[in-house]
Amino acid sequence: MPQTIGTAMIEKLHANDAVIAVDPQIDFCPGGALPVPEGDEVIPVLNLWIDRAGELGATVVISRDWHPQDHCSFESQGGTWPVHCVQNTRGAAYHPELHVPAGAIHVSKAADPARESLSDFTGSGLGASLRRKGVKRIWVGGLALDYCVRATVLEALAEGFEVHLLLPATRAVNVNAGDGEQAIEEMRVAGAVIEEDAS
Ligand code: VGL
Ligand code: ZN
Repeated sequence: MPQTIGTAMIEKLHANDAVIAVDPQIDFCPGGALPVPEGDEVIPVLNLWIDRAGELGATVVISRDWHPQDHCSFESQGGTWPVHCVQNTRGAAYHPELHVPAGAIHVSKAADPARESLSDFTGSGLGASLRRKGVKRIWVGGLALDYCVRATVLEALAEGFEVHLLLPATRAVNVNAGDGEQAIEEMRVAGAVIEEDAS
């Protein structure tokens, strides 16, 4: 019997697709202000997809949580999170090993002190930008699975995109045990394709 060689998932990436790296920032990685367990492990997987997108001329989107010092989501302001991703601080920077292509679309979120904003699509014009480029299908990874990735995937689906979640390229905060699993199920039910193998 000839050996069957599986087609790598990344070979499905098409020139008309977009790869979206949600908030791959220092503060969401171990040692950061709001560390996601194993958060840094998403970076090499995201790089694989970003590099492949570069080869194909596909769209790359990179977003960042971009808070003012007095953002409403901070405990100091009555919110639930430690101070994190404050504009122009080191913790708000992209992970130093992330590949950031020259042509990437950058989305900065939650800069309004009075409003929380988790989805890359809310008020950013990202949906319109992607449609203008002819993008219909997106491949999403990043941090955190149970917050900004979840919100981004659900809004992308609501906007009519075909959405693939790259599981090896995301990690959950899991403030409550099972949050990550619950988020995955929610995204699956909403129509996202959950990709267990992202290489
Ligand atoms: C995020 C919590 C607070 C995220 C942002 O990027 O998932 N999570 N702010
Ligand atoms: Zn935040």
